[in-house]
Amino acid sequence: MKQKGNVWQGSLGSRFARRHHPSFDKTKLDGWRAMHKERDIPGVKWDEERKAAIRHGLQGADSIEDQSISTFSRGELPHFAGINTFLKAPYIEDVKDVGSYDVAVLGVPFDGGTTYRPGTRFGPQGIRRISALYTPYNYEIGVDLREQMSLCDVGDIFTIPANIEKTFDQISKGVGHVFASGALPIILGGDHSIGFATVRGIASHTDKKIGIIHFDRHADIQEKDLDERMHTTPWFHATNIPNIPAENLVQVGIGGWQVPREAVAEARKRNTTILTMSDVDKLGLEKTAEVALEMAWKGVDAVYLSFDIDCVDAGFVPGTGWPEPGGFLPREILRLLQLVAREGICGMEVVEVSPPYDVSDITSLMALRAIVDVLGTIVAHGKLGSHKGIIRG
Ligand SMILES: [Mn+2]
Repeated sequence: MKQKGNVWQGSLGSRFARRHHPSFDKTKLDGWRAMHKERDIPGVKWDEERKAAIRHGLQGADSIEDQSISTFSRGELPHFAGINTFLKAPYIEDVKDVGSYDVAVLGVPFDGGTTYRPGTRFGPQGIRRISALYTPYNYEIGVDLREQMSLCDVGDIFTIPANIEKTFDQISKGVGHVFASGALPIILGGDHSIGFATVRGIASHTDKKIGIIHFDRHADIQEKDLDERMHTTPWFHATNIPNIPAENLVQVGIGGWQVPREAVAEARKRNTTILTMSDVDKLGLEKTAEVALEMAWKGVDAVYLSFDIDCVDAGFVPGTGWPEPGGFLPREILRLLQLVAREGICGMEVVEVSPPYDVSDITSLMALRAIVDVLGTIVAHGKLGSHKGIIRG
């Protein structure tokens, strides 16, 4: 490009006239606000972690100038080192201790409900592995998860590969245990069949009603598939639970060529709310979130978030069981997740991540991002622990 006055002449002949904005107020930028908000976040836990690293991992070698660096990696750094729990959170060996944390991540490595591409039994491993990439701080949301909440990784449910009903019982017992402890359960799937068992686990420890916000390309509400309960069937069985009303099931992003007619008939019969991608386009993200929240929260006391990674356009999430083009762009879904998480949740699952089909961990990264964005939003909006009021005493 070459400049003529203040008009830039591009190589293809395009003209870009740069206008001046002398009165532009940069203090109105989100970037400016975020830059200054960081000042208010404490660094106490970070200091504690570095001191513990020296205590447990030995002071670094004599040539290391930074006195906070240990010989053995303990804690967040370096990101490529260490035993890989979710976000390097403490691994809780005795699950009876889980209630001393605000949030507990647990894996459900199960793909026995898969009807096409398998591999989601490796989903928890994939998400944990790429989670090593992240710091606990988000600039735009303005939160540091390490400072502003306590997080643990309680490991995986002992699933039974050849038996979906026994696996469901294990999941419900495990998720119920975490929920009843007071820790917010964040579930790493697994295929979507687990959605019935996760919701049942929570529902069995509350007398209150729960709505569900469900992001997916698929409706997942038929009774059976291939003669069994599969990853296409969780909401049929979940909404049979008395305190899980089907009218409070809001399904966002549904569409394409993989929505079985049986599921559509069931959604119609049970009066769920379905917002397609074209509904989202017409309403816009803000209004879509408002509508979803209104329908999900109507007459209930808590909302569960079920996030199927395949709601994102297939081009961004190759590592999934039933990829479908035409879904959300990453930026759209992250915005939507943040908008709906502002009112708090009683649990979240991220399902259908299949690392064997993934490329460069991109699908696992998207799943991770969905989780940390939701957690960051919950913290930023003062909703951490908001689910505790519905736990049966
Ligand atoms: Mn799906």
